[in-house]
Amino acid sequence: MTATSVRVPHLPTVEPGRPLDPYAWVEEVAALTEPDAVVWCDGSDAERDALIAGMVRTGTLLPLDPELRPRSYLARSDPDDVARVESRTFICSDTADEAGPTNNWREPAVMRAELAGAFAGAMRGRTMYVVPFSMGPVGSPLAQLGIEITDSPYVVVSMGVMTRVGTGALDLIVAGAPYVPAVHSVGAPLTSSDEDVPWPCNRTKYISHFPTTREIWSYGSGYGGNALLGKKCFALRIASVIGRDEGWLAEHMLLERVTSPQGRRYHVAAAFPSACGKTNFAMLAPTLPGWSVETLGDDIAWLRPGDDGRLWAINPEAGFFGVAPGTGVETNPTAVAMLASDVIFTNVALTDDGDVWWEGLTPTAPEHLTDWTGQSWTPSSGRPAAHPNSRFTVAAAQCPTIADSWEDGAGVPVDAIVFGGRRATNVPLVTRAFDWQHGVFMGATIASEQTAAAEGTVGELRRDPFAMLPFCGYDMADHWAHWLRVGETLSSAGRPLVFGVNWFRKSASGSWLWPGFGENSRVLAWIVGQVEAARSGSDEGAVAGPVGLRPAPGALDVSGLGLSDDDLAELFAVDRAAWQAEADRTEEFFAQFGDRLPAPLRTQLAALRHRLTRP
Ligand code: GTP
Ligand code: SPV
Ligand code: MN
Repeated sequence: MTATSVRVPHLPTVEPGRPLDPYAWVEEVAALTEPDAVVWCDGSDAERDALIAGMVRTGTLLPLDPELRPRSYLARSDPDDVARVESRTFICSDTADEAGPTNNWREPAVMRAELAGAFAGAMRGRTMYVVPFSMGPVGSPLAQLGIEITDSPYVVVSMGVMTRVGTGALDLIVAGAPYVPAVHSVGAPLTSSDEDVPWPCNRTKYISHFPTTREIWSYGSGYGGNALLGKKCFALRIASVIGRDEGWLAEHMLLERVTSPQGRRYHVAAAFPSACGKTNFAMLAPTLPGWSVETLGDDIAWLRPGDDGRLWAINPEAGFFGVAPGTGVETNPTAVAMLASDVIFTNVALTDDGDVWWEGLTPTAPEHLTDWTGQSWTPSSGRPAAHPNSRFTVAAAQCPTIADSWEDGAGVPVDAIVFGGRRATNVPLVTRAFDWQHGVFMGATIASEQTAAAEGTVGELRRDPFAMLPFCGYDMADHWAHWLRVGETLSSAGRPLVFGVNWFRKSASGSWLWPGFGENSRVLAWIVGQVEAARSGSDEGAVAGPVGLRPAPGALDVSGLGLSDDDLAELFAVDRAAWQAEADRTEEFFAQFGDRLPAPLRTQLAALRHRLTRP
């Protein structure tokens, strides 16, 4: 063979802003990845059923007992493919500056060459599925289109639950609407002599994003946000860039409707880091009489300023990919009811009668289980039966508290934005920001104890601004500047109030100070009370403290909780020395952004320090 005849693999060329012919693009990806067959998916029930039947045959899915859990399945992943891999998540913007100091930047040309090598022949022996989808109701002015190419039937079926897959989206794409091209391979080609495994994947992983051409290339993992490319890759990393350019926001937020006993409706969007309570807060069963909460979304919200000066939000997803452990009848009865049938579970434990179990589903574990790795398990085994990041995949329509208007393409007007994290110390149960700029400062300074949702050491405190650290597709400081700008486009009456919450504060003896879950309705009631007060131009029900406004004595309903006065004081305590140290850490954290840090945030930090010195 002469040197000139060696074909150097390359990724298809995509030009920013130029329509990308879907048929030509799919052909190019097939030429690169060399699958045995190419299948265009229509999102039909028949297609899903056939894919599921195939996965049952190959052992990827284990059917659960149809009496106990109809039309539901268990998938066990490779034990090395159980969570998002942030160290292998890349933002390949044109310059390193555009990606910012908190992202892994790779030069686009270099990454394209590396990916071309990985993807060359990656689908040999497998079927390549072409999955056209819409994030948001098909045709909604707030929706965005995509095509995911994947060699994983598990991904196809999961995308069918999590997004709107099918001909509706494809028709718009073929008619010339812009779409995000997204390619996924498990990175495990088969030769004719290979036996496939239930969960193919590759030790080498790439979760790569090209913001300028809006492309996603994901290789080597079949799990969650690594592989269901409509979710974190598109709806957050790429969409945050589209939103920056078009004047809207793509955020890691749940979305819910709260109705007061007086029948008044409010909409709340809340950003908490991964595995810090979004699904639970979105499906909250209020313990306060007369209140109700309806679910609109549990993980991602797209928010856009409307002509009326308000901020309008949709949930771009169509399903929930929720954390199983800790989801129980006591803590989240809504989610438990939602999981009665038609669910794909991943990495939970299997009961001897063919149902599922995980830590926290019931107060005591069954006598015997098969754990998430397929090993025999008893309560004395000394290890969790379900993986801490085990998950359920279920259609949003199955949620008993789903709002009837959840598919309304116009979205809902947001009254309050809530930021939270998992903090054993320092951070009060609830705080209201003094104004929008202070609210942006609150979002920018979220810190939270690391969870199992990503690789890393669980429990370590890390900064997670806007709960977007792993999900912002451009410089984080530019993201804050964008938030400040969006605030300015809203009217003073339409601008949501901003709050900070912390359900996770602990006593000296290490127990939760706040009961959480349904009792969080008490905090919601105070929040919407503040929305009402602000509308009539007052701060009634709140008193100013060094870190923000807190509930005035008696304004937060804690009746019947049996909280001691000491515990209540501890829930709201602001230790000035600890907060000065927190401010020092914020200053260090801000420093890495250099002069991209918006001046108002520097001012907010100085103002916080000043308030902390006052009696
Ligand atoms: P992602 O899907 O990773 O984005 O997570 P999420 O933010 O939706 O978190 P989720 O609601 O699934 O909660 C994660 C864990 O936190 C579960 O084990 C819950 O039981 C626990 N949790 C949620 N809300 C509360 C609360 O109010 N108090 C306490 N103590 N734990 C909570
Ligand atoms: C998260 O980690 O925030 C999740 C799960 O919601 S994943 O889809 O894997 O990102
Ligand atoms: Mn999430």
